[in-house]
Amino acid sequence: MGIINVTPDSFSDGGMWLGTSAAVGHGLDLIAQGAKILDVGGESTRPGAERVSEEEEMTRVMPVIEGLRIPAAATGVALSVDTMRSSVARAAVRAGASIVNDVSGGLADTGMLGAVAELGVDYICQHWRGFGSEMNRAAEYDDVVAEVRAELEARCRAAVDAGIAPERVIADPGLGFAKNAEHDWRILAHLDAFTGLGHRVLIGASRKRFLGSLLNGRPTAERDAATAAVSAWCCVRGIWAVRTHEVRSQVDTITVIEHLRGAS
Ligand code: PMM
Repeated sequence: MGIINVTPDSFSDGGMWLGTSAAVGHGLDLIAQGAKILDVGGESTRPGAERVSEEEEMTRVMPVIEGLRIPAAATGVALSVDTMRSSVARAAVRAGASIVNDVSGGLADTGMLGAVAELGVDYICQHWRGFGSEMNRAAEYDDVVAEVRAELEARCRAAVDAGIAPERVIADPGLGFAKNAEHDWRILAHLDAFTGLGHRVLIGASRKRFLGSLLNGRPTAERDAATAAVSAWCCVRGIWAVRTHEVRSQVDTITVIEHLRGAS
């Protein structure tokens, strides 16, 4: 899953794809590099981020989804919308998105789960404990793997109870969301706890802080090799998809691991 952040303030690529034509062009580039899904988002979720208005989010996201609909369909690439708002999810699905990626797991908008059930599309249900402005304070756990698993399981169950088909729910432990570096590493070391939930699992590790801290403060744009190592690990551990900023070397990494798996 290649990331298109149509935002001025995302932690790694904020401001790079803010204009519609730059964002659509980036999407075409990610398709050429082998992305199977494009995830379009108009609101930064980084720690400390302020919320954007619904109108601003629509203005950022919709022209990009509309611009990518035909080239994505022609290449068999799915479009995903990264939003916590049911209104944006509805508009994006009407314009061609087939996945709703909700980092709040239905907690930010009480209308979200019902809307996705009605739309009949895939739903990425992420573990979440609060908005960007409060999430660092919520990073308190006795046993991070057990607690994140239990909270995520409850949100996946809420999605199914709201009418989303279980096979349409994709679980995501939400690396960096109300989690410090040590929490992220523990989750990655115990991915079986999440694949054991019985849903497809997606991991978003791309260029995140925990990689920078391991590599002595390496700047965000220079964390793609580290991200590829996590992608390889995820592939070995049965993760369905990885969400990444850079796509070419991630696809190479996954291709090699899948080949090795077939060869053994
Ligand atoms: N991470 C970010 C944004 N959206 N969605 C899912 N499902 N999982 C993630 O880990 C995730 C996400 C933050 O990264 P970005 O600002 O670089 O997009």
